[in-house]
Amino acid sequence: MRKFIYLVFVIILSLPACTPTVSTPTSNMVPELGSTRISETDGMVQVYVPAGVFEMGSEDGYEDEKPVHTVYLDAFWIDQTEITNEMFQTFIRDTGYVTDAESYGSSYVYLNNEWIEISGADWKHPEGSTSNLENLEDHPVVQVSWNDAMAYCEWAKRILPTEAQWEKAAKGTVASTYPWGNEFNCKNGNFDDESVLDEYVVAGLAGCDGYHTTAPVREYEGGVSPYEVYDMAGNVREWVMDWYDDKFYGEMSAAENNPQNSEESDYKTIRGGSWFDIEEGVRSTVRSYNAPYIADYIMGFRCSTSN
Ligand SMILES: [Ca+2]
Ligand SMILES: [Ca+2]
Ligand SMILES: [Ca+2]
Repeated sequence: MRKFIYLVFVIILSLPACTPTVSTPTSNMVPELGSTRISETDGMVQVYVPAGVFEMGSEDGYEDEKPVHTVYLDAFWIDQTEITNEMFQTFIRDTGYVTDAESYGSSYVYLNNEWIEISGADWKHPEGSTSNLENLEDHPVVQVSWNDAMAYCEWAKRILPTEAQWEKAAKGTVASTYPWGNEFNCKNGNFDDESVLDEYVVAGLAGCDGYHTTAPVREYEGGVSPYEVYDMAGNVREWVMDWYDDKFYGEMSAAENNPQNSEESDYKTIRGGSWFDIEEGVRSTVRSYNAPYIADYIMGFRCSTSN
């Protein structure tokens, strides 16, 4: 699998504004499985994940996915899609926030079979200063660090999901390898189905999912999770709240409630695989990591809320 750590930097440019969607309050209703609501801040649809237990981890994956352990989580809401360029644009317009990559003046792009630090790469220029976001409004924002993701979620009155919340939202209560089941299907998400960046292509046809890099966040209905969350496999990898610890699962008690690794390390956890990843890298239990100030072309995020 392609786990790696790399470094970063950045710049700026400009996009059209978006109009926040009106809220659909559920305050008079008791939320249940299938409930949704819309954020007043960024128009994001959130789906409800009821309280209860699920089986976290995998015995068939990498060492850091073991052991499988039963985890109880309080109810929470999670964004139905990855945060889009249009949403991130609204955040920047509202706050004047400067991303880590913009501060550094460069960021990481995959070219010629390796990650290269490109001057001028940032969220507005995902492939470097000559690229832009034209026709990418509904694609996930990339070139955002964990710090940037946190700033966005706080602005949106939400927070990053914990690693456990993310995995439950991807798997449901019946564990399966992928959000839709145990069999890989190249049409259920945006994976490495290209031979432009490197020669490997996921099982199926080259060009199967239709996108070499990012795809619109509602493109793959067949790939939604049991809670109808999109792109929990593929499109972009997603920052979550927890510090990364490869031993964390083994150190947790068998029936941990609302686990979250708050013990600081060098890396924040990333979940879900991306357009750059192959079959084994987009499994629901795969864990990867990066330093919280790093950004690149394959990492984005979504937010959650506890009530
Ligand atoms: Ca490839
Ligand atoms: Ca693809
Ligand atoms: Ca994703």
